Amino acid sequence: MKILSASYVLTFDDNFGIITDGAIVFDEKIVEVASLEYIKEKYPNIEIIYIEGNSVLMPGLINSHIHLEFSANKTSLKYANFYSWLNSVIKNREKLIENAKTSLIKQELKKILKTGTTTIGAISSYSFDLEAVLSSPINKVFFCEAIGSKAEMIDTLFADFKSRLQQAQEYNSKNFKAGIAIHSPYSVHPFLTREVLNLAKNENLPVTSHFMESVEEKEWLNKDEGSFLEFFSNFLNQTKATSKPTEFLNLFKGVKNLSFTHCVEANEEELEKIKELNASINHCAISNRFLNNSRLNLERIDDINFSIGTDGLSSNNSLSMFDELRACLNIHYEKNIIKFAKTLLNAATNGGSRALGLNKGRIQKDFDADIISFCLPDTIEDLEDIYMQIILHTKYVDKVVIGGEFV
Ligand code: MCF
Ligand code: FE
Repeated sequence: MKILSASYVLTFDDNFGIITDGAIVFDEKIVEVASLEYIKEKYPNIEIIYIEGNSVLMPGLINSHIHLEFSANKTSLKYANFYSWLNSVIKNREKLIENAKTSLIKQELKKILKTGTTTIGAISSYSFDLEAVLSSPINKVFFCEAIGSKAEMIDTLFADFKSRLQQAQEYNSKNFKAGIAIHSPYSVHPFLTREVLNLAKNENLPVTSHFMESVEEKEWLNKDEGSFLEFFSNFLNQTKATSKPTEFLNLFKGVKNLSFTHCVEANEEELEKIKELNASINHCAISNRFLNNSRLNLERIDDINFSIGTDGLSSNNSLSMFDELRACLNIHYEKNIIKFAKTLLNAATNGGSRALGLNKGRIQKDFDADIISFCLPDTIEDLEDIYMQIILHTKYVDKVVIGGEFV
């Protein structure tokens, strides 16, 4: 067992307990959290690692939605409008994927750890990121992506998907869990979605899908109109969407650990359905701003669990969760920013854990020991302010513990 002690221990338990001069006892799991004084007396034979100076211990951050295979993008893709972005992806995809070498993805994963993320939900289109992801100590749900809307291609696509999933499943371990990503309602044929989701239901795999990211998507799915019509008729000889949004959502009935990414254009009925499915929403604020100039209305989802994702470098300039959280503070005009900062950090810990179906995101007995530590530049007068001050001032963390080990 190990013990870490800091000026502030943020538990993210049901009461958002904060222990000043606190300590965490842990092995693979959290064993006990209490005041340093109490822990010292109870565990006299275990060395305590003290972190000096306005130090904070809290659960590692969970980036619930990321595309590592797009990590080579810096300036190639077109922002501001989803249709332009999509066309620029089609044009540059091959070059970008080719340039996202294992070594580059490994580098990005190091930065991700250094910026306080201990768990990722990684969407993998081709499994080209598998080697890099496996070599990192970070926890990962590795979502193998199904994509393809042409009926005549379903058998081939399903066979390819199954082989990628099987390969990923061979690596299931304490820090690796294979899951399933349906790309979106517009890009995956419902028959393919159904087959793939049958696997998820039978094997109890976590599932995620992009949903209602853009007005273009919404127009196409509901009315077979808009710029997607041009796109689909040019590239795929298709003039009608293959499923309506609610039909698409209905396919997910029976999936246990389910999340939908974006949902900025989802209407009341669709949000109600998402709630009924007991699904979470992965919120990627920077990506929404860059690609669509849109913002998820958080008031409309206050009874749905939400988590925070950076999306990939295909729609963000950073994979740091602290950068994303700072952007969230600026993008959302919540009245009480101090309270909102707490909500955001909760989404980045508890919210992500629930979205991915994990036992993480809290410094609480029996939860996985994924812990980060860092120092604030000065003391905190009012403890309620700590969440906002953390978001504002933290760029890198000092210590990272994953599954009880320092990494
Ligand atoms: O989340 C963003 C924007 N929405 C959709 N897809 C992606 C995003 N970043 C990368 N992608 C990938 C997706 O996984 O783009 C590929 C898919 O494989 C091409 S289809 C837009
Ligand atoms: Fe995405």
